[in-house]
Amino acid sequence: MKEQASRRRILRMGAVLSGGMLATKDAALAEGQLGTPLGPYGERSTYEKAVRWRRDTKTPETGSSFTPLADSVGTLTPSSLHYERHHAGIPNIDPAAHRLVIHGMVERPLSLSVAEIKRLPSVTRTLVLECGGNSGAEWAAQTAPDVQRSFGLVSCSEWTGVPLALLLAEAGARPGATWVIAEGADACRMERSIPMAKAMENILVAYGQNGEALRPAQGYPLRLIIPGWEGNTNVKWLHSLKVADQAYMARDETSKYTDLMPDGKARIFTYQMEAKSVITFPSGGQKLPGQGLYELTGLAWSGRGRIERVEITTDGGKIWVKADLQEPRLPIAFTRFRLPWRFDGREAVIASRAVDESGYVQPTREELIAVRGVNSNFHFNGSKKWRVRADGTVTNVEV
Ligand SMILES: Nc1nc2c(c(=O)[nH]1)N[C@H]1C(S)=C(S)[C@@H](COP(=O)(O)O)O[C@H]1N2
Ligand SMILES: [Mo]
Repeated sequence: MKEQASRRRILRMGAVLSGGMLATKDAALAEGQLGTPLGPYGERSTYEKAVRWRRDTKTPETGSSFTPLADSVGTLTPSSLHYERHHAGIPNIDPAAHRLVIHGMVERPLSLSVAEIKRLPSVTRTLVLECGGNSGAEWAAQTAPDVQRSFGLVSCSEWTGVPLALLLAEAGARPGATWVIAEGADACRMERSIPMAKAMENILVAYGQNGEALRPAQGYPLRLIIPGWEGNTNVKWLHSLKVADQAYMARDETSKYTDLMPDGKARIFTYQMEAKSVITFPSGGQKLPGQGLYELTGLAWSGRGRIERVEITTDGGKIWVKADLQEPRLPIAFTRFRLPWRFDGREAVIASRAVDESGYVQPTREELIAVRGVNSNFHFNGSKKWRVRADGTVTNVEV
């Protein structure tokens, strides 16, 4: 019986395919014909349509554009689809004219050209960058219908640059220097205070992304890459590092990027990004064409290190099953998870939860809200539920 049923399915698929071949006769003819000439810089296929989404606003210079996570495969984000978040537009900086100044409480103030930075010993790391405000609307259940708009302020690139510790050693921090104040060269002069201990640990002054120069939107020609810390601290278009003995209480670490607790107190300097995961297929807005075998898949990451385990539920959270993790699991990078799943036509509520190497377990939305309330816009990392309806349509349970 079973065999017959699957044979019928194969026959039906065959019929669909041959029908398709007849309908695309012209396209089939184009195969094997002389193609277009070589180009100097690559483009994807004109048939590929995934793009970053952004809200239409009256101030297009400021805002965010979201990575199309549902269309992503593997573990890297192409630079052209890396999410963007600008507070005052994308400056057009000539690297030949740009300088990075290291000053304040240092023995030897430095003014370095981009070429002088690029000649120094460098490091390459694959790292997630996530906006502290990613999936912030989930707090209030005013979330978007799909994974791109609700979780797309996160991307994973390979970054190349010079360790900040090396530059600080060249400048020679004076005794008592405990903070580094980073400033961008864009119109808002984005400014963030970074504790010296973190500055000496693993921060990069990056000039490379995915094998080439940073994109202008990603901070060309120089930006900070701070592993595991909220996107906002990763100052783009970096032009000044001031060594100091106190934090500066800059605009973007006081008025914003603080977490308002239920008791009305705000937590500030909440730099650390915690473990998070989300199912990208099936996810909101998609439709399963019918019953049968699917690969349930998604992305997990943690600002604290490697992903240890990802579990998936298809019954709204009663039973959790271990997903397969794509190796190598790099610390603070996207880890792709997968689980074969048979959709039997009954409504299913699916979700994932990640556990990182520190033992931290991604909370449910309810657990998170019990501790943090719903006043905050930042650092939402709750487990995300999607509803797969009997007809195969997928929706956000919170919408
Ligand atoms: N100079 C400067 N740096 C900046 C910003 C900015 O507007 N100006 N935005 C910050 C925020 S809020 C985030 S989330 C990340 C976004 O980096 P991306 O656009 O490369 O994804 O950059 C941060 N660095
Ligand atoms: Mo951000």
